Amino acid sequence: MITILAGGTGSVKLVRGLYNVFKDIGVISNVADNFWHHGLYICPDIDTIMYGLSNKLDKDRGWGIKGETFNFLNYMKLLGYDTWFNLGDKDLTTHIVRTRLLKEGKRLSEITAILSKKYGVHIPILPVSDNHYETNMVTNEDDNKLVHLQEYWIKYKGGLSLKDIVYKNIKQAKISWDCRRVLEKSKLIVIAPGNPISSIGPIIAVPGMKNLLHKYRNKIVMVSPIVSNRAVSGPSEIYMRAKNIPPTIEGLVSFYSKFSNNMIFDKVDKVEVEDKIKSAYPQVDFSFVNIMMNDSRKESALARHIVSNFY
Ligand code: FO1
Repeated sequence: MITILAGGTGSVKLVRGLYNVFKDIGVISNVADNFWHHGLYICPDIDTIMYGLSNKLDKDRGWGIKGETFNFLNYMKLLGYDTWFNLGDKDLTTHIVRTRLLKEGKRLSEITAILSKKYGVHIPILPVSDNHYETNMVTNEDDNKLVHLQEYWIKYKGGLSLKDIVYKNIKQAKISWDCRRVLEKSKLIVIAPGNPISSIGPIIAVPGMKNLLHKYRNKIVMVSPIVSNRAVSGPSEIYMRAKNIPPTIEGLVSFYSKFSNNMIFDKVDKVEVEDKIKSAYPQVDFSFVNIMMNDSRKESALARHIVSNFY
């Protein structure tokens, strides 16, 4: 079995590729971008994987359901409610069912399994924790006002000046037993090319996870979200800087070096890694392929490289 640590729109491409070429996979999903909105519990990273594997994802946006309509949102606007988070009519069904099941007392893991089955996804999508904790941006506004990640990026369009990023309530979070079990039994663990601070970071930061990943570091392979010292997509560079991690290949290698003894970078970065970085990390095996997944053929090609070299 291959387990993928995933979160955000960058990760789903590799999850899809690995599912196409290998099938026996499991996904451990970030949950720190979850939030309550209009009385509904929204789990964007879980849903992106679920929609991605059931061929429902809007691939152009990277989130939500393809062919979506926004009647609900238009009526919320009419009644004067917040519409900065684009909840589509079809997508809304997932949030309503999830919230209903939560209120009936089910855990997020159970609910995700129920929803996955209904959407025809037959691999485990495991929330890293059943506890709610969330990525919050510490801003320079109003005495270090905390703003949820979704609000920061979507409502304020990343326009508030950023001081730090914290995972609020993470100390109370516990790694789910299903996650522990799949991490132990997997022959290979892949860290997807997601944002190191807002997608993968919150998975690694759950108490106990660092020790587990360190223990499994020989069977962990990290796929870089950075090519030519630029983030492939999204706000990784801004968030890494806010955490005082240089948004470079070197910064990334240093960030993951305790947890991953195998790292995949793009071919264009071979010279830089071999000349400037490799000698400081003798325990890490670096490999170089095309990691830009701009279509499904490239998703499968990267997945095939991973399976044939590391499994
Ligand atoms: N991202 C946006 O940039 N704007 C949106 O309005 C938006 C709505 C949305 C609705 C459902 C969903 O599952 C995801 C949505 N996303 C939206 C993406 C989401 O904010 C991010 O992909 C993740 O939270 C990053 O981890």
